[in-house]
Amino acid sequence: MSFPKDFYWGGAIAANQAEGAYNEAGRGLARTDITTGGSLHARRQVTYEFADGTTGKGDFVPQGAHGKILADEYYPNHEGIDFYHRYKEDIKLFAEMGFKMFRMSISWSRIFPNGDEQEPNQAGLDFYRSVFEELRKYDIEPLVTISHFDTPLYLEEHYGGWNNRKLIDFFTHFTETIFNEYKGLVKYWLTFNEINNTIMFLEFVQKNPSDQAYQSAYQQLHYQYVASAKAVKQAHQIDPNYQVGCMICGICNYPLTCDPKDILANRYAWEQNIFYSGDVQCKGKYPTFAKRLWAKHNVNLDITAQDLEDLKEGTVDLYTFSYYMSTAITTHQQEDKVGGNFSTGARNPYLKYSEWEWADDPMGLQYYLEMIYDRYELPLMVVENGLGAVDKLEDGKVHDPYRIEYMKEHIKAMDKAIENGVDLRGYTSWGCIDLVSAGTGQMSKRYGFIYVDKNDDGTGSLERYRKDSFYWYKDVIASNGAKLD
Ligand code: P53
Repeated sequence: MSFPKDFYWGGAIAANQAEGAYNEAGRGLARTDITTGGSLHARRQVTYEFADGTTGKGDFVPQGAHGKILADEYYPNHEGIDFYHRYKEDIKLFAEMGFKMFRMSISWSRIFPNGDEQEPNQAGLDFYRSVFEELRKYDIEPLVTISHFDTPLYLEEHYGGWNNRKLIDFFTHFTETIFNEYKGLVKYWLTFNEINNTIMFLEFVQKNPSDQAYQSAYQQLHYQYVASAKAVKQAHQIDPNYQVGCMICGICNYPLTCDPKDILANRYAWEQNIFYSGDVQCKGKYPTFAKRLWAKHNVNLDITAQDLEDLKEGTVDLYTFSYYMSTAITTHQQEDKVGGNFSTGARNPYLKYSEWEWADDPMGLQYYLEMIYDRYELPLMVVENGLGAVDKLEDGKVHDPYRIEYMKEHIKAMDKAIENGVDLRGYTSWGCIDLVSAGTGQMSKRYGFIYVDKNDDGTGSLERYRKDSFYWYKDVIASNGAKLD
């Protein structure tokens, strides 16, 4: 196999999906804390209250209401998998598998409960310090996502979230705080998880979005790009050893037919969904096709000369991405659509689909790696990949050959890409320990090598169990990717 000697094998989680302890040690709320559980076809809902005390739930918090935790609702992220209290036990299990890297995120509202404070919450800082120290004990390199789907709710409700330019300053105050605090403990940082989702999933989240919705999506992205660039610059000033990456949701797009209309639509999908965010963060400027994307929806952005300067000065050191599936693009009337949670497009007849309708396509990973490396010539890391599947715990064991099969093929795809010249540095598979699904809020959509005894309704002992894939991955790491069978 072609994996370099110091390849970072590991796994990944996010604070909001794993930690739980949502209201402990001074933590403020995030949107995930007012979000209920869902399923493949039932969307997660947010709960809210109007000034007159009427409560409700829906896809969005309506105008005039604010997010509210309701007594008769269940919120899966409140407890997560209790990583907050069990991280020592969990990290020990990661070490047993031989992890070289562990990707996690910092909950912004643990450090700044509302997001606009000057002084950080010491208890929050202490928690992550203990986690990093625990990882270092086992020589596991932390890879830290700074913002993973958990902007403080207060910032969303009082400032309009990322629609407001002020968020840039709140974010850079947050990053400055953690870059100083964890100097020497952390080396690798990622600014925004799947930053491109805001535009890529706009049409999934809102049916037929208005021009106003596009305007807001592109404006939010712009402020995030600037915030990210400023953070990169700041990181390098604070510690020249810091390496900062972008994080893109890497869905590989294919044209469904060879109709030139489909070929063009496919290229435009790559541009809007994947390249737009990558280009700004890696090249430090908007791509030439940005004008076309904006014009299509009459978008007029607030972009200052200083912003453009910041973007130029804050290009990332590495390109990281998640990879789960590919999608097929067509302009033709399409009966056979994929109807999963956050999986869209036409059904690709050459691929198998998961229980959640995500296309299993290892070659798409090779395609993505080779294409992106050629475009940016930056070191790459696959920081999420895996199969969400229903597992059965029997006599303390979980037999998950489907997961092993999925990952084996994706590892082979990475191997091929490296052989073909791609500078790939690491692989942190998603949900290395079962956790709450971001898309559906389910526990039953499991990704882990470690089974967590918890059910969709919140019942369960929270006990951890090693799945068959646990022992398999241990061998993969020990053999540096050579022993896959
Ligand atoms: P879940 C949609 C499509 C691809 C990746 O997703 C996505 C999403 C959002 O649901 O998110 C990433 O849990 C994300 C993780 C998330 C993981 O993929 O819906 O970075 O937080 O858990 C898997 O199965």
